Amino acid sequence: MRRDTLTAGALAGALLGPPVLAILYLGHLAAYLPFPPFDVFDWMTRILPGGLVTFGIDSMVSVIELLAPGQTADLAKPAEQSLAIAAAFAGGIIWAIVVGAALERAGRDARDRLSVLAGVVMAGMVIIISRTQNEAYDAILAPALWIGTMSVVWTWALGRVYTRLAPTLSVPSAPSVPHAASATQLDRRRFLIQVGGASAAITVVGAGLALTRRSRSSLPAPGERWSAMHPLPNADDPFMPARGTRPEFTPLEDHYRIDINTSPPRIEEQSWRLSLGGLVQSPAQLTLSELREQFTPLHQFVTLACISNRIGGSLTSTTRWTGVPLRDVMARAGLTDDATHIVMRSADDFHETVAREVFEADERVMLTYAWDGVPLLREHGFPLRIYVPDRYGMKQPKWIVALEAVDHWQPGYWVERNWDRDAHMQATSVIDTVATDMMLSRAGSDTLVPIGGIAHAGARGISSVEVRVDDGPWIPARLRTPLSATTWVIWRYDWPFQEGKHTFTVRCVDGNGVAQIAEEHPVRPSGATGLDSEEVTL
Ligand SMILES: Nc1nc2c(c(=O)[nH]1)N[C@H]1C(S)=C(S)[C@@H](COP(=O)(O)O)O[C@H]1N2
Ligand SMILES: [Mo]
Repeated sequence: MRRDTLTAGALAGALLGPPVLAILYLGHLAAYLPFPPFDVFDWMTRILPGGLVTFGIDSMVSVIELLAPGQTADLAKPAEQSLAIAAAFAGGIIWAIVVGAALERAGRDARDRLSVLAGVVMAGMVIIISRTQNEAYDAILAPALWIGTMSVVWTWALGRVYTRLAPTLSVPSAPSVPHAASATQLDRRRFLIQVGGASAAITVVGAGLALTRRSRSSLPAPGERWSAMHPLPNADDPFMPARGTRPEFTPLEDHYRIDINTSPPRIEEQSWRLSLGGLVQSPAQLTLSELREQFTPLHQFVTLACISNRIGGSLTSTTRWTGVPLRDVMARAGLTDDATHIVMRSADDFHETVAREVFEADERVMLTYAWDGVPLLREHGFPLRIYVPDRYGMKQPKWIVALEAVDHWQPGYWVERNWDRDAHMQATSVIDTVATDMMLSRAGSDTLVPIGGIAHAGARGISSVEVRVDDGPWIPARLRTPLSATTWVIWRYDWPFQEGKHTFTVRCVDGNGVAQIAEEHPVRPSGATGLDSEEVTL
């Protein structure tokens, strides 16, 4: 391929990519139409080898931790979305080069026909991929029309722009006048400025409108939430956390989010059914209101954590979950004698199994439809997710659409990708703050600096937390009454202040008397272990 045809193709792709992406993104946020860059990205993450995907996620978390320490929970999704958009932009440039090369072969006359054909081919591929990522979404026609129109218009424009930029095509029969070359060059420059200007204008307007859409929150007003109308169960504990300790109850909008979707599945309550099948006596399709009304609800305070959460990381949160025990729902369907496991299937093709002995022995294993008294947010699994005590999030599907009883264990989505098959939560303790702004002077002599944070060990509870200053002895911290037996515990230690540079380290013991593992292990495959420490100069 000649260098100038390559340049012309790349230039056309780079010019036309941003406005197309901006319009598609606007359609996504304003009209819930699919956004192909996210769908293609998600499709790739599902078909690429698990090791590679895990490496990619890990690298992304490392970069975020490097650039903005402690912000992983907030930045992981935006970073992933930016990556998907950057990949689409790069893909668009490659596509433009391919289209350009095809135009070179076909010649100027076939230009429109060929580029429209290329647009149709591209639309077909993208529609199929997008559909695999949006199966739970009923509408087919509107998304297909949208993607189809956008690809054809885009590729047709690519053809037009390319033929103006490529010297071979723009000057069909080069006149042998000495100044002609520079005249076409001038013409090309003017054209570039025009297209560039139009492209920039559309991009800015489209992206601007999209971003105003995005910030218009669909969150339930704080007043509608359970926590706004009720005191927390431990409200009468006089224990005051050290200033700077994270909130004991995570506001809905701050709950960490991790899943395999660049944009969460959109499920309509009216068409959603929970399908109960497999080894059951009476298969059924339950609606959300049947689940809400025909079973006795259970409320639990839960601390959820991602197995990819690093020591001291932010991928863990606590809220109040409401749902129905899985065993009650399975009793309705009637498990046959040979049923040993339930496979939980999600709208995003995520899946996991839960053993019959686990949920029959423990009513806390719960199909969850509300958080903090309001329906699950779309990002967090609307309309239905599971809670399985003591397990990391990877064992707990969101957006559940089907429960299938089977007679054998099956690996879940992340287990297939070599993560721990049981994913029991590791005991962990974190220093959130060394509260130098809350120094207390004791009647006697020294000043105390409150140090505080959280400790969590799944459903095993926490029996003690200890803090060490530099190489000193381990000193017990005070514990606040937790919200429930499965939530994190807030701890605090009032340290007698000493000037200088100090390292504070924390460790805990779980409710069974088992000490937190001090040896450092990375998050993969069984969750991070090691002790959190903070170095502070006072
Ligand atoms: N359907 C589905 N469920 C899922 C996931 C997913 O990708 N798809 N991710 C799991 C993981 S790895 C975690 S840590 C939790 C996170 O739940 P949250 O986003 O509500 O905090 O969801 C789990 N459930
Ligand atoms: Mo996770």
